[in-house]
Parts: sequence; C-alpha cells; structure tokens
Amino acid sequence: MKWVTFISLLFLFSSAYSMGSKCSNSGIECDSSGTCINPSNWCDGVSHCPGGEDENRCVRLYGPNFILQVYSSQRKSWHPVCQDDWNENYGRAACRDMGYKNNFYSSQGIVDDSGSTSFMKLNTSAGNVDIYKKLYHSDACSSKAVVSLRCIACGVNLNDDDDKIVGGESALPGAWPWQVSLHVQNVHVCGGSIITPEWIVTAAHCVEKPLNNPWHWTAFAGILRQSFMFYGAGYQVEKVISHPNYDSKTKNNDIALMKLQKPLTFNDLVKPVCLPNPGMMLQPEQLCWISGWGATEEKGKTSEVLNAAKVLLIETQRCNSRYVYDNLITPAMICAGFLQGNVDSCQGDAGGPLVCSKNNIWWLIGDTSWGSGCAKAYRPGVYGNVMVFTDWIYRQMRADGDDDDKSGHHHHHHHH
Ligand code: 4AZ
Repeated sequence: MKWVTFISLLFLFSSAYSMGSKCSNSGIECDSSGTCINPSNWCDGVSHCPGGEDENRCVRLYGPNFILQVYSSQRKSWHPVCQDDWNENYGRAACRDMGYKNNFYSSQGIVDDSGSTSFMKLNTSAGNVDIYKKLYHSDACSSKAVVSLRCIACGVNLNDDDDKIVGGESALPGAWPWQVSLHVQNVHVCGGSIITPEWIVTAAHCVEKPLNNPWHWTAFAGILRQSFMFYGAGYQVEKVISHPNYDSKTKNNDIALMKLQKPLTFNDLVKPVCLPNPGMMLQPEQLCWISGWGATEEKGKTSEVLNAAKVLLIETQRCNSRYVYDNLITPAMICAGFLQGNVDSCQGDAGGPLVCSKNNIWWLIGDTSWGSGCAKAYRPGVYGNVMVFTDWIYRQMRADGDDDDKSGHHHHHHHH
C-alpha cells in the first residue's frame, strides 16, 4: 500500500511540475497558449482554451485494466464511466480525444474493482452532442460494469519468457516487438519503443541538437541483427519532439517522441508496447526487462544482436541514498537493475524500453536514460519515468497536425 500512495503522490507532483509554474495554483494550462483555466471550467462543456483542448483532455485510462475515466468539472475529480448504454462509437470518440487519432481496439464492460462510489452515466436522450456533455453523475451503474477501453492492441509479445534466465541474453524473434533501432548515417545510435503505428518513444538526450532534425534519423523495426538493417528497410522520421523541460545536465525529463513519415505495419515482429496508465500499482521491486543493441560491457562496442535482460525496479528513496545516486534521481526518473551490479543497460541502449508485465500485458515503464558506467555495483541504470510523461505524450499525439499550416511544416511525400 505504501507504493500505491507513493505512485499517486509522484503522479500528482509531476503533473503539477510538468505544467510549469504558470498555473501552479490557479488552474490547468492550455496546450500552446499557456492560458490558465480554472479547474471548474475544465471539461464543463464550454471551450475556454484557444484550441478547445479543455474540452477534450477530459478522458483518461486508469489502472492495469484500462478503466475509462472522465473528469468532472463539478467535483474536480476523475470518475469511471458506466457500461450502461455505452457502445463502440463512444469508445472510438474517447480514443480520438485521448490522442489516438484513428486507433481503436476494444471497448467492453468489466466489473469495477476500483472501489469508486461515483460514476458517470450516459444520457442517451441528449441528442447528437459531444459525449462529455451527455454524461451525468450517478451513484451506481445498473449494468454493474464500467467501461474498459483499449485504443490499440499493445503490450503483447510472442514468446512468453519463463523467467529463469539471469543476466543478459540475445532476444528471440518477436520477444520485444516494440523495440526499434534508431540510426544516424547507417549507424545504430539509440533505441526506441513503438507506441502507435506512427509514434516512437525515445530519450531526449538522443535527439539533442543537431540531431533534433528528423532527417538525420531512420528507424528499424522487427529486425534483430544490425547487419540486416539497410537503408530500404528503414522508416524515415517526419518529426522529433523533445520534452520542453529536458535538462541536458541533470537528464531530468529525458524523453522525446519521433513521428514516422509512413505508419508501421504491425505483425508478429512489429507491435506496440502499452503506455502506463495512472494507478498501475506496480510492486516497489517489480521484475522488469530492458532490451537494446547497446554495449555488452562498459566502453565496449554496440551489439550486433538485440539483447534483453531482467532487472528489478529500485525504489527512488533507495536509489537516492548517499551510497547510490545521492539525490540525483528526480520524480521524472526511475532506477532499475541490481545494486550488486552485473546486469545493466549500457552505451547504445539509451531511448530503448524498460518494460514490466502486469495482467499479462507489457507496459513501457521507463526509457533508458543514464547511469554511472555500466553494471557497476551501486550504480544501477536510470530510466525516464514514463508514467510521469503519458499525459504529455498523449497531448503531443493529439496536437499533431493541428498547426501544420501555421508552422510552415510540410509533410514529405515519397514517390517510388
Ligand atoms: C548510454 O550512454 C547509457 N548503465 C545507457 C544506460 C546506462 C549508461 C549509459 C546505464 O546510452
């Protein structure tokens, strides 16, 4: 239970933190204008932000069962949605509002296990208006079920590992289908993780100037050997978005997004990982996995084959102790590995995934960021705490395309 409180506090703290100082006590900030909106006007059915995002940033998925929650401006809190009268078309609309544009996987009713005492219910006679205007508060759901919404078939891999391996090992085909290799001039530079057919999560330090220019980058998906990656098999990058609060000195907020010019085609070897939802309730020392083509020893060369290794999450309080990282770990970071050393990420793994399995689904809990050397005792790997950035990630995906004309940004069309 201590971990649950810890995670929620982390989430609250980091949300406030990521919004900057502008709106600290006076409300919620609009995406681009920086205008502060009073929480009681957020999701109230009337648009206040210039882009109207105060009326579509009103849905989120909660916990490992993807419970759909809607923000109530009246109560200033999130509430699950009753399955009563809900259908897939509403699910599609909610996924679009979250930032998935054209992705929708499933919407189903599940027994509510969150202990909620207040729900949102559809008023089906409300006519053809925005779904959030049709929702009203209810103390119970007559169906006894709440909406579980999946926007994309994420977090599934081919071989379920039997958890018997210690240390790093070469990956089997389809074991880590979200892993991509990011090349600059035909050389592997960083790892990344597929979250949608068009979006890759990587580390902000991978795309520092001048590598913030998308034309430097080619992404390879579904290929395990570096020598099998050649120009024609790669995906060109259309856009690179680095976290605005990334600090190159401290590596705080070390996360970035890449948008591909053409969407990936998913198959057994190429699949997305799930973004973590708030309320995941991971164990404080949960077993997780890292993967990448990084060096297999400190100061070594990057690897020809994709490797993967089992690591344990390390509580931030421990990782910040004087004999480990002495308070260098911020709420936007998460440590994983072993204090005795031996298993770790290394040079070339940066940007790649730290994934944890929960409810038989793989979640992107971290993006490989930094560490003092590799696999040294008391110097575990440090990862971007993706949970802290999910809201930012959805916001970027949602805003994509909104300002193409204004920014003078042109899509690249390739003819073959
Ligand atoms: C790197 O430079 C790197 N041992 C990644 C992870 C770690 C160190 C360095 C953590 O890509």
